[in-house]
Amino acid sequence: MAVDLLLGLQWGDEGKGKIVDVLTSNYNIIARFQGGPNAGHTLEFDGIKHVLRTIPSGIFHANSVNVIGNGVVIDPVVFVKELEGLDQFNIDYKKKLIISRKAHIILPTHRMLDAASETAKGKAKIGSTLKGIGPTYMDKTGRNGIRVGDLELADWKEKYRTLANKHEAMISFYNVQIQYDLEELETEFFEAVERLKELTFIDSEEYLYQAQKSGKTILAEGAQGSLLDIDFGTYPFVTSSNTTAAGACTGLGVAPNQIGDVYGIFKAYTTRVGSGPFPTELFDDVGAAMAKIGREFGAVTGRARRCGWLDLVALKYACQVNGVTKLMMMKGDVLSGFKTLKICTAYEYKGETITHLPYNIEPENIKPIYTNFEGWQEDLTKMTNASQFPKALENYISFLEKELEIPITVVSVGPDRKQTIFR
Ligand code: 2SA
Ligand code: MG
Repeated sequence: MAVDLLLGLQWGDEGKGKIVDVLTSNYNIIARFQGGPNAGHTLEFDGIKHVLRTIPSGIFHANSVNVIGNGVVIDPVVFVKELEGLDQFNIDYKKKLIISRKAHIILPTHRMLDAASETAKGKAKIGSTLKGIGPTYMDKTGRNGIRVGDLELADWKEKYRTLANKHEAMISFYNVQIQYDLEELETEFFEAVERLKELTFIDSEEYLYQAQKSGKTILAEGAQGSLLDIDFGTYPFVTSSNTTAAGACTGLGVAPNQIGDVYGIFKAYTTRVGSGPFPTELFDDVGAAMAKIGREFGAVTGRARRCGWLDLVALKYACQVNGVTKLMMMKGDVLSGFKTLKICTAYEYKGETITHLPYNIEPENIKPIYTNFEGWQEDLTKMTNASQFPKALENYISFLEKELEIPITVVSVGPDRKQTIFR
């Protein structure tokens, strides 16, 4: 069986958590392949709202196994808190949640390094979630990291000490004021590691290979979004992993020719949290209305998300890089009541009209060119079938399908599991 992928096509927060949760009944295994506790995947069902960070979004389904792949970075402290949050749901996470030995561990000093780096950058800061993501991936690629499998070795604490000491020296090198009590943080960290060790550690690439061979269905769940990809995103305002389709291969050990459907999720408009260029960003009442109606606040940090019109140029790029086969449009309900909607269909770039994403999309180089669409006034949130969709919404969807040459197979009309319409 092929491995299907589910990815965000914008700057994150497209609604991946909700869709994985909806799709889980079709899959035996849900696997995360990159990122870490910087992710905030929000799920809503039975009147409960739950935010997941490192744990895959299939955890609430009785029959799914959830894998944290080698490409993920895990903070034991955050992870244990996440487990505690699950206690109320009576989930047998020892059985339902397995972790790759090759996944890397976020140390308390990685978080402090993140803070020091961002503080030193001042106004040029990335807008990191400060979860230690960047420094942990730096240690991974620098070949200094501590992996989950190391925690099973007798001497891992010596390796830890050497690395933490180095981090402390690096933090002082930044020459900024970062308040922390390392002893306290370490006590909490070592306790959390012991809890983490109660879970099942595996060689996940082998597990997934055998699962595939025996006919099990697997869905790889992306975190953040394609425009935050370390290679293809708006560098340096990106996260430190490959959020695009290829990241699922390296982050799980799945061969490229084993990838099946690539589900691409996008919002009917655009949001971004953190710094960096955003060509269609709105600074007016319209943007403020999107933020308010769409409840656009970071699921992890609570930060207000910047809002703007749908950027088709960037969306096309993301579809291309990922090889998207099916699209899912989220939050169309939020746009109900807007008289006119705009879609950015080209950029004015250094005096020319272009329809691809150039190297530099800083605001001084780029001006979005818009096509106007009639808005829909109807409330979509109670709709259960695509035949109920207003004409204006159908037009908006058909235009995107035609431009992107990919079908939009799901339209979400609200945060609840049930508010999902298949076309
Ligand atoms: P980091 O934390 O170092 O990886 O941040 C680098 C950039 O990546 C962005 N980023 C995100 N953007 C959207 N959503 C994310 N997850 C949370 C959520 C964010 C939150 O789901 O709401 O709660 O604020 C996420 N994680 C990282 C980040 O803003 C930086 O621009
Ligand atoms: Mg999110």
